[in-house]
Amino acid sequence: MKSIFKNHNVLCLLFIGLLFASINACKGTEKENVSPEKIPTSTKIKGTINAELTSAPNVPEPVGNRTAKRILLSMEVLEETSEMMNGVSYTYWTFGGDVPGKFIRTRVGDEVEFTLKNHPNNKLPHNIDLHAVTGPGGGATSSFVAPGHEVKFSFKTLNPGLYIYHCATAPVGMHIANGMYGLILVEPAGGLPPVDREYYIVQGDFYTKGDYGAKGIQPFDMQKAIDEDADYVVFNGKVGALTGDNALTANVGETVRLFVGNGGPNLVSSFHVIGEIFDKVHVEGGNLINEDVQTTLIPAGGAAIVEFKVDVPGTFILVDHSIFRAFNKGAIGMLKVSGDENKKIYSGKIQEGIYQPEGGVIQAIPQKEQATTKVIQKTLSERIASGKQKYMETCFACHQSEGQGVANVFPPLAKSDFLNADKKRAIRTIINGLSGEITVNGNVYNSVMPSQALSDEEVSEILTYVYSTWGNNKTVVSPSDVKAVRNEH
Ligand code: HEC
Ligand SMILES: [Cu+2]
Repeated sequence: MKSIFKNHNVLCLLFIGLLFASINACKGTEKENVSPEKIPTSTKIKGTINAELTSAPNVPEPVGNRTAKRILLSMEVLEETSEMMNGVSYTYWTFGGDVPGKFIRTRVGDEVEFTLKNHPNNKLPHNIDLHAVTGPGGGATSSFVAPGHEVKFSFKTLNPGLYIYHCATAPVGMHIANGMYGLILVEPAGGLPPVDREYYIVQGDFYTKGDYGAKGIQPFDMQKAIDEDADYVVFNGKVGALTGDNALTANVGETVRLFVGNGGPNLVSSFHVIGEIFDKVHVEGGNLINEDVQTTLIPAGGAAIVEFKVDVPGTFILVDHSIFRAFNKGAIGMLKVSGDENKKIYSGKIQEGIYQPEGGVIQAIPQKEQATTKVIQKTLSERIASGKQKYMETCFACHQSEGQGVANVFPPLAKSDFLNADKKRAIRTIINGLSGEITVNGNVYNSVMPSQALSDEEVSEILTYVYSTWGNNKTVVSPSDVKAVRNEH
């Protein structure tokens, strides 16, 4: 029953419960009163425009001289499986279909009316915390949205700079680890100085059951994420997003500006372009400009704007200079510069891919046996194994890996008297969602579980798995059991 989400108070309560800790951590201190020069009179709103949103590595048109405006912006959350590297796929949670999410370009004083849509095929609720927002949760407290719903909130851009945005729905780390981040730029009045090329790059670390390169669809690994033991460290969501045919390009003599963010969730980036020196770095994405920088530190949940002129042709390699991440975990990009050589600046041989012999992107790939999916009748243990995998993709985010739940927020499925008492009710809970007060093992929960968009077979396998483990009563649920419950009304 989707109607449960109409009750805004329930949602807010749920939300506050979920995010209490993380939100406070994100926006620790109150901002000082904004100094008058940060919001000059020229920021009086004149007119309304639709936001131009772009996918990485592209960025929207510069704001230039335009006045502050009302900006209508709509972003859609999509949970989608796509390639992490050749032969390896991953279920990403995204703002707009890609990792990173769409680039948002504003100027100081704009009023952004933000609509966040959660696609009905998605399995989880999401929200957005934009670090450019002055307000509770950076917008997260107003944007929690269940699948098949949309929410609207608005904010005024007070501080120029380059900011990360990310999902802040519990478990926050997992939403970020699955790719829910992007950049929002707030240009100063009059815009940033013009350059010839601008690109959009966000680094992120990923945690998968199989090691780097292990084939097949790789589920998220919570324990590795907690241990900060990344399998992949990549630019723009996957290995090779900025290499080969996907390389960034420029011509000799041009100025290049890179908007670089770090979604994390865990690792700090030592961003470096091999063979270039950054003429200017907007340190941490703010107004402080450093010059002549070799490597700039980009914290998780932070950003930097780097600018340089390309003087000689060649392939310049973008790396996280924590260098094993570059050559062994994917953190490599390329900027291909064409044009005439300038022997005075660089006399030696300039070769493409000069660093590749030391270990190209693909190194010894661990060979792992992959379970092949049977099309024919599965045995009970195969159904349980498949249910476990789906549990880890769908239910795990809330009910946790051992079904232990989260105190006061998500009830346990392990040894759950509520679950074990009634098979039909358990099926109903998954296909219709559940809200209102329930008692599980003597503890009261009053929260909202969103309905899960799963097939009869998937529901039956997940429940059979859950019943088979953690001290539950081994009830077997068949697809026809699920079908019968669906046909109840
Ligand atoms: C977004 C978080 C979330 C997800 C995802 C989720 N649940 Fe729940 N689940 C809840 C909440 C919250 C409740 C308690 C609802 C209430 O208070 O009325 C609940 C209650 C339940 C219950 C009944 C109470 C109990 O502990 O026995 C079962 C069974 C259950 N969920 C199973 C599942 C299964 C199986 C999945 C995956 C297909 C799943 N849930 C996915 C949040 C979630
Ligand atoms: Cu999310």
